Order: sequence, then C-alpha cells, then structure tokens
Amino acid sequence: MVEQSLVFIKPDGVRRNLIAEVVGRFERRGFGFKKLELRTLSPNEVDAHYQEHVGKDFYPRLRDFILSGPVLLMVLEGDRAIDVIRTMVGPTDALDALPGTIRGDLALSKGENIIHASDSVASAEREIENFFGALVA
Ligand code: IDP
Ligand code: MG
Repeated sequence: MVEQSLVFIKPDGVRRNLIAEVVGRFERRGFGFKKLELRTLSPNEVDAHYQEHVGKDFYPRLRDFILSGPVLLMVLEGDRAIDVIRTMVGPTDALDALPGTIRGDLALSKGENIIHASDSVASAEREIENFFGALVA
C-alpha cells in the first residue's frame, strides 16, 4: 500500500548540518520525494501541527524549539511509508532509540530529537494540509 508521510528535520538537525545525513537515508531506502522545502514555520502552523500536545508541561519549550530556526519539510512516498519511516526514526526519547535509527544514531535528548514523522495515515493527511494547504498528488 503506497502511503505518504509528512516528515521534517527539526531545527537541531538543520543547525547540526545533518540534512544530507537524514535525507540520504530516505533516498537510499527508496522513498520518493514529493516535497522538499527549507523554511521557518509560523506559530500557527506549529500549534496546529502539535495540537495534541498544546497545554502539556513541555509544550512551551517544544514550541520555542521548533520556531528557533528553519526546518526541512518533506512529503515522502512509498510502500507502507508511515510505519517504515517511524521505524527508521526510532522512539521519541533518543536515549531509548537503538543504533541504526535516526534518533539512536544522531540524538541524545527527548525534546531535541532531530526529526518528526507522521504516526498514521490520518495524521499525515492533516499534517500535509497544515503545511502545504492541500494534499499532495
Ligand atoms: P514523536 O515525535 O516521537 O511522535 P510525540 O509524543 O508526538 O513524539 O511528541 C512530539 C514531540 O514533542 C517529540 O518529538 C519531542 O520533540 C517533544 N516531546 C514529547 N514528549 C516530551 C517530553 O516529555 N519532554 C520534552 N519534549 C517532549
Ligand atoms: Mg508524534
């Protein structure tokens, strides 16, 4: 089943010059790039994207972090993209992430953990519409 996932490299990954490292993993795995865009998100985009976390104790820090610099937005397409990419990314807390995963190889933090990836087809559709205004063909 071909799916699309909304993925972005967070500002820590961009600042640490990890764009090629992360993008290269998705290229080599075989995903198609439907979108690839470097830009700083707006506060409204961030609040909509993280709507399930607004109001949690860590949200103000998360919001400031995501707004602290440009992110590299991607829409990736491929077979079972949602689950395959979540497996490549690893668990939220990078200290729990196995070597071989993006977080397990590149991060040491639960907050600054390099990358976002959609967790379901419904989330991917909502996230793609939030950042790009419409679904991507
Ligand atoms: P996910 O990115 O693995 O899907 P979520 O639980 O959806 O993880 O949380 C979204 C983002 O919020 C995380 O990637 C991380 O940057 C941040 N975050 C989540 N939980 C915590 C926490 O307990 N402390 C600090 N930051 C957190
Ligand atoms: Mg999540």
